[in-house]
Amino acid sequence: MTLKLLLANAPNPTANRNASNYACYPHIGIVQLATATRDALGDRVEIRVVDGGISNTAAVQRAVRDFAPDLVGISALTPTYSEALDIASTAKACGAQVVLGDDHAIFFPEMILRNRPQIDYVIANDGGEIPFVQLVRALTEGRGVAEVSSLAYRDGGRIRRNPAPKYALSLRNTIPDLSFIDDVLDVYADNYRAQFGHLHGHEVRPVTVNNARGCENGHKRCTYCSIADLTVNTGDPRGFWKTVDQYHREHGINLFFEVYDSFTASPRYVDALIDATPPHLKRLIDGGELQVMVYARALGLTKRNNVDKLRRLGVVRANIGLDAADPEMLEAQRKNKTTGETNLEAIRMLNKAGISVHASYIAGAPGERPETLDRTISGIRQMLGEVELSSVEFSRFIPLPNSPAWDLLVDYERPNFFKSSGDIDAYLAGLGISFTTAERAEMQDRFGDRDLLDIDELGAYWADNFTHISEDHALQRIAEVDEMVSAHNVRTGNNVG
Ligand code: B12
Ligand code: SF4
Repeated sequence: MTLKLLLANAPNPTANRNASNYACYPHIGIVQLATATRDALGDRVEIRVVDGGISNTAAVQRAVRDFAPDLVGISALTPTYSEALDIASTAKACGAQVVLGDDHAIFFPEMILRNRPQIDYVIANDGGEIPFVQLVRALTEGRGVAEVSSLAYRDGGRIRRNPAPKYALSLRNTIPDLSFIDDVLDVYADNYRAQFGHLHGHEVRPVTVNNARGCENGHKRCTYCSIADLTVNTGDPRGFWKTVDQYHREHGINLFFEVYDSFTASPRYVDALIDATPPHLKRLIDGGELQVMVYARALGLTKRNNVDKLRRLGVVRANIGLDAADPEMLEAQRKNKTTGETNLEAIRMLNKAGISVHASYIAGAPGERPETLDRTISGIRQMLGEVELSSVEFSRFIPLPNSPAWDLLVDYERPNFFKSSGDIDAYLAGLGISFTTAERAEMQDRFGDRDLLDIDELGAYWADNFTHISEDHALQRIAEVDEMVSAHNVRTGNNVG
């Protein structure tokens, strides 16, 4: 029997679509899952890949009805989970089984299965390809799922969860086959060019690639960082170049967004990438025909000659979370020794190397006051006057699961990133914030033990209770900054992640 499989990326609810970079690159995770499944099971599976990011939930639901799949795999983040549930309901109504993956699914596997009858399975591992292939194989062979890695599933009246080992990218990291999404590569390219085409001297065709994960600040992590796993996990450097070569030759891709959480996390990997650069690709990089874009930490960029190394690797754009220009807020964001001066120095160095910078800032870190926000806005003004930025994204703070902020809000009794409740109390007291037992109970009631979270409600509650500014004040200041940034001919955008 051939199993019909549809893999979908759930989109943002429409109101949140103003994030810059949104819909400019394919969701490469589901393309990787499709490729690994086809490689393992050949013609025993027929596969479709649909990215709601470039359409909407209704379009994904239509694709589900048209294809009538046996299994639907959906990628869900906290802000996109409501849409993932709607897609899952449609899939269920069409008789398909449904499996959920990606960050939000990783954080709440049991709760999702308890609350959502339209979901049959959750894969709770940020290395999804091995577990996913095991699941599809078990379903095609009509076997049970008790051996499927990282799987949460119902078994009679109980919910079971299989062990979730960490998978090293150096042992296996399938190159996602872009032919699964050949028909829409132009859509991403058009979206990218509309926002950022002016930064490149030629027609750009962008794609995301991922050969390394993790961050050097992972042991501490920034207050808002909700990434599932931040331990450094690097792939074979030759795999990176093989992907670049293949995508360039077969699909004309010339801009590679390596979504490594922080490119400066492993100096050894950066050096190995430089050493492994094939001469014919080096020539294309030097001629400006192949370009790379990365995330990096400002502090990391100021060290080890990293900016020069990025340049040699073809990096032309860097995304940096500058977060604030006020020392108290940088501390509150747990930026780990990063100061306003470090941020400015990193950008100067990037400018000098001809690398353009996408800078993101956040209004409403724990303890934010009108004065601290003023200082951050002055810092942005100074940046705009002194250095070149390709885009500035100023967003309100949203506490997301699996972040230190989530400890402050929900996981107070059993924190993951603070040592104890006492540690949280001391941290908040230092910011002039305290809660009564009744207030803590109300917070639990509102946000604890919930798989479906309202992002706007989270944002408003956070501003009212964990900062000394109102949400309206934050939004008004963000709008002012957007105007100031646009007046400098620099792109803006407001993210929630
Ligand atoms: C690149 C990136 C983007 C890019 C590209 C997005 C895209 N469509 O590809 C941009 C900048 C546009 C973006 C946008 C958004 N992002 Co983003 N993004 C990332 C980043 C840095 C890397 C993701 C990536 O491509 N990884 C590489 C691929 C290969 O891995 P992967 O996607 O994780 O997939 C693997 C597994 O997760 C799993 N898996 C994934 N999907 C599925 C599905 C099934 C069925 C199964 C079984 C397994 C599975 O298997 C895959 C292979 O191993 C992550 C941080 C991180 N390290 O995860 C944040 C991150 C995922 N983003 C985040 C957020 C919030 C968003 C937005 C909602 C922000 C916004 N308000 O607009 C949007 C939503 C976009 C969307 N749904 O398409 C959060 C999610 C947090 C959470 N609690 O859910 C993260 C973790 C960053 C953070 N803030 O901490 N993002
Ligand atoms: S937000 Fe970025 S710099 Fe901070 S811990 Fe997460 S990946 Fe690292």
